Amino acid sequence: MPLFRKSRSLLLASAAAGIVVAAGVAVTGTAEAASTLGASAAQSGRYFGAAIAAGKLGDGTYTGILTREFNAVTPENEMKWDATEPSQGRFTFTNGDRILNQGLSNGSKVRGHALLWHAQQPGWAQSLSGSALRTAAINHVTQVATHYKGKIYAWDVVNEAFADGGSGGRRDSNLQRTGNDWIEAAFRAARAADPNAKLCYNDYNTDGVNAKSTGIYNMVRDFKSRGVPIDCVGFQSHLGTGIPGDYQANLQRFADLGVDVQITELDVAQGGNQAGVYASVTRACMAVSRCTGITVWGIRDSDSWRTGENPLLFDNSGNKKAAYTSVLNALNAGGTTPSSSTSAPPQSGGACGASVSLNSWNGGFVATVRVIAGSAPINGWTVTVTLPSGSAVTSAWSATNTGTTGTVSFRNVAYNGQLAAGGATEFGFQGTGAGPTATPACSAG
Ligand code: G2I
Repeated sequence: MPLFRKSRSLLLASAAAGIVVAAGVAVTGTAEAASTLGASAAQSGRYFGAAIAAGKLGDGTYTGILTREFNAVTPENEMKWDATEPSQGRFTFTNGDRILNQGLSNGSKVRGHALLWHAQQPGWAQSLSGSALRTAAINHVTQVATHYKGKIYAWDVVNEAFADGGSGGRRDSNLQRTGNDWIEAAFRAARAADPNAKLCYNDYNTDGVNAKSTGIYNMVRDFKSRGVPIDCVGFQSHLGTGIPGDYQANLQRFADLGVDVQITELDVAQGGNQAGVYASVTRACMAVSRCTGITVWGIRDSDSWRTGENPLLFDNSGNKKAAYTSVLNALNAGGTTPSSSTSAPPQSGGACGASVSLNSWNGGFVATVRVIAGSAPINGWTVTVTLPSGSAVTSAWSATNTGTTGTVSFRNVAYNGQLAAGGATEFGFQGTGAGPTATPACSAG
C-alpha cells in the first residue's frame, strides 16, 4: 500500500529526528535536513503540495519533479463544477480521478478543489437561479464529495465567495442570490457526504488583516458558534512582489478560532525579492501550529496561470530556482508542530496515549486530540473520551466515532491508524455543551 509506505517512512524519519513527541512545543531544528520539499515539511507534520494538471502527467520532467518533491496535490481544474458535471446530473470524474490516483499512489494528500465557486460553472448552472440552482448546487456537492469519500484530505467546499474592496461582504453571484445561507448549506452537505475530509473555505486577497479577510473571519466565527461544520481556511496567496507585514498574525487569528489554516495556491511574482517572499510565507506557516501545509499553484514557471511572471519554484526546464532553496531552508529550520495540543500525553509504557486541547465557547466546543504511539509501532488505535452530561458530539474528522454522548470512542480512519514508535497523529470533533475535561484513554490494535 504505497499510501502507507511513504507516510510511515516520513513518520519514522520524524521520530528519528526526535521531534514528533514534542507536541505543541516549538521545534527549533531537526537533526538532519531533508532534501525535498515534502520530506522537510513532513518533519514538522506538514505537507508541501502542488496544483497539477491531468494533461501534463505524461510529461516526464513534470512528473519527475512532482513525485520527488511534493507530498500533496490539488487538481488545478479537474474537480471543478464545469469539469465534473458538464451537463446536469451527468458526472464525469475521469480527469479528477487521474489526479487523485496520481496523488494517492505517491503517498500524497489530495486537496479537493473546488465544490462551489462563482466561476468555472457549467453553462447549465450559469443559467439557473433560485431554488433550482440551490438544489442543483447542493446535489453537486453531495455527488462529488460522495464520489471521493474517504480519499480527500481537505475540500475547498466554497471558493472565493467574498467581495474585494472594503465592504467585507459577500461577492454577488448566482449562488449568493439563492440566499446568504448557501455557504453553510454547502458545508453541511459536504460533511454529510464525506465526514472524514477537512472542509475549507478558500479565498484570495486575504493575505493580511483587511476588510475581506475580516469578513471571512466573522463568517468562520459565526459558523463555529452555530456548529456549522468548517475545519479549515485556505489562503490562496497569489502574491506580487511583497507580503503583508501581518501575514502570520492573520493566519494566527483564524487558527485561534479553532480551524486549521492552509496556504493553498501560493505563487509569487518574480522581479522583486521572490525568494525572500517565499521564505516569509513558509516561515509564517511554520510558526503557526495550525498551519498544516503549503501548496504552490503549479510546478514549473511554464505551468503557471500567471504567464510571463515566472512565479513558481522551478524554471521552465525544471531546474530549482533560488526561491526553491529558500523554501527548503525555511522548512528545514523547523517550527511549531501542527497541533494545538498543549503537552505530550504521558506514555508510561502504554501502547499509545492521547491528549486533548479544547477551543470552547458558550454552548459548544472543538476538541483536537493528539494520539501518540508508545515505544513500539501500532496498527490501529481507539481513543475513548468522556463528555459531561448534556454534551454531545456533532461531528468528527480524521476518526470515526461510536456514540455521541457520555463515553464516546473514536477509531482511526484508513490513513492514520499506523503510527511509528513515538509517532503521532491528530483527529478532532465538534460538539454542543461543554468539552471533555479528563485525559482521554488510548488503546492500540
Ligand atoms: O485563477 C487562478 C486561481 C484562483 N483561485 C482559484 C483557482 O481555481 C484558479 O485557478 C485557475 C487555473 O489555474 C487556470 O488553469 O483557474 C482558471 C479559471 O478560472 C484556470 O484557467 C482555465 C482557463 O480559463 C480555461 O480557458 C481553460 O480551459 O483553465 C482551463 C483549463 O486549462
